[in-house]
Amino acid sequence: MKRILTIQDISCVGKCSLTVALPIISAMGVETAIIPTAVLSTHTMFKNFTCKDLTDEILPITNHFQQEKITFDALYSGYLGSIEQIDILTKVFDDFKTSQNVIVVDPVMADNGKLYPAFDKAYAKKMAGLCAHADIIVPNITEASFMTDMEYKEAYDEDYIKTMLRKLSALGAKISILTGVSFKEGTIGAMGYDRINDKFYHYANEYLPASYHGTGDIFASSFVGTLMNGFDWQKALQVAADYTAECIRLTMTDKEGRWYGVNFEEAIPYLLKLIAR
Ligand code: PXL
Repeated sequence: MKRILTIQDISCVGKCSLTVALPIISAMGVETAIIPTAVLSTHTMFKNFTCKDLTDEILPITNHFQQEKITFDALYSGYLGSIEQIDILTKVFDDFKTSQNVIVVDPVMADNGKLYPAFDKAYAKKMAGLCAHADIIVPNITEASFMTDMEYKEAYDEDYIKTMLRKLSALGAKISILTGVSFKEGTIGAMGYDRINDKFYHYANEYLPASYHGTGDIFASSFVGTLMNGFDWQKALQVAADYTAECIRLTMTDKEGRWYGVNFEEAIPYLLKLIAR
């Protein structure tokens, strides 16, 4: 069985970060080790939340893993709490990188043209540095605009996205994937770029007129799970896009739907069908 390590916060209620990554990747038949970087009562889109920072725990935990000679087929980072945590993750990635494994960074920090409340431009620059240590990065367009110093646009063409992907690749990762990309009204998807083979890949679904929190985490988690099931990055992008769309679809029609996150749980059987051999 493949084993991955995912490093991000636990928001106790909120359906994001570890409470999404752990169930999704485990359900895909992959052992999912975690390092919680902070414990929050809820994610930061709630009005008030508690937060206990766990920065001091990260290196003691990874040192223990090293003593036990525990290795990982993938390392996947998401929402982090501070510049100091990004520095620590750079070291963790270097310590656990092998010629066989894959490092996936989701530079969670912004959406809809704006940084999340906890972050500033210095944080975005630092996150661009962490992306240099990744094999694959999966930002949304807002996050990419902060890391590449490109203007954030809501209306754009294929040239804008391709330029952004080339600039993202210049940060260092082999594969860069932009989420939330739409070239045609009524559609939405993702576009990836393989720097080594100079190849673009675009995949889109029907646009669903709703926007929910945590969809980026759902995309990244199902992407990592699909890679760990032996599929290539294009197939993983496609599965992640289809699963994310299905979660949104279910949430829109769910009379008991909760505003703070999507119904990813009841779409897990659908996800498993997408990766069935
Ligand atoms: O879904 C990303 C995310 C993860 N964790 C926390 C967040 C957010 C987005 O706002 O606040 C704590």
